[in-house]
Amino acid sequence: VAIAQAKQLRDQFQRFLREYEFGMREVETKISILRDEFTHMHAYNPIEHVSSRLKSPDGIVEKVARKGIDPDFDVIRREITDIAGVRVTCSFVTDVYRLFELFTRQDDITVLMVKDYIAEPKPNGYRSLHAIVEVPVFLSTGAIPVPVEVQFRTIAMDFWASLEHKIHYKFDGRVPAHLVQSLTEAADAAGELDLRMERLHREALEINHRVIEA
Ligand code: 0O2
Repeated sequence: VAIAQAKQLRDQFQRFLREYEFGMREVETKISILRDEFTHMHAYNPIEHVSSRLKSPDGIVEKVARKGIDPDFDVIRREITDIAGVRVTCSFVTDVYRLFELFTRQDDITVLMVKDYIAEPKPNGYRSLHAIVEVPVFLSTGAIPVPVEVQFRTIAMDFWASLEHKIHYKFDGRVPAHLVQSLTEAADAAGELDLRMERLHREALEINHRVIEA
């Protein structure tokens, strides 16, 4: 009986994770369509790269324990909204907001929560625009809404976040104060770089337009 129950639980867990994988794929397709259409319409690709990940079973268990919630599928579904994650890395900050708008205003997307860490960076300097959305997934048994966390950021923000993540991991979360300070300064420098690159880009576009008009 115990083995049959364990197998049933395993099957349930696999089905549970599959729903998130499908949700993630729906979001990836939407982003990919936006990228292709935008490139054709405006002769410009605002997306540098897109990556996706499903939270590992260990990651889910760790978060269940950290949040002190019941290890029940319905509770996890409600409380842990970043099991499926898609990260959209854009060239410039304006592209980040443009993509966010184009994606979140789609009729079948329900926005559950927005966290704008660009307007208000985290104390350590982390910047990104997060949207937790629900996307419908059509299964043989009917449609289900699946939550997906979509992070929009620039290449500079992504560069910083990936280094910070590695350092955080290396020190098991206990990063020495002087490194934390340096990282925060580096995040501000990345923010500055984003502004400069965007100005440069706009200037190049204006010069280009003047040449075409002349
Ligand atoms: P991974 O490896 O990307 O999956 P919580 O999820 O409860 O810890 P909260 O407030 O619900 O926190 O979520 P938040 O802070 O809006 O976003 C969490 C995700 O954003 C993280 O996922 C990271 O991807 C990213 N993130 C947030 N803060 C930082 C930061 O200071 N540094 C870096 N590098 N990334 C950050 P995970 O699950 O922690 O990690």
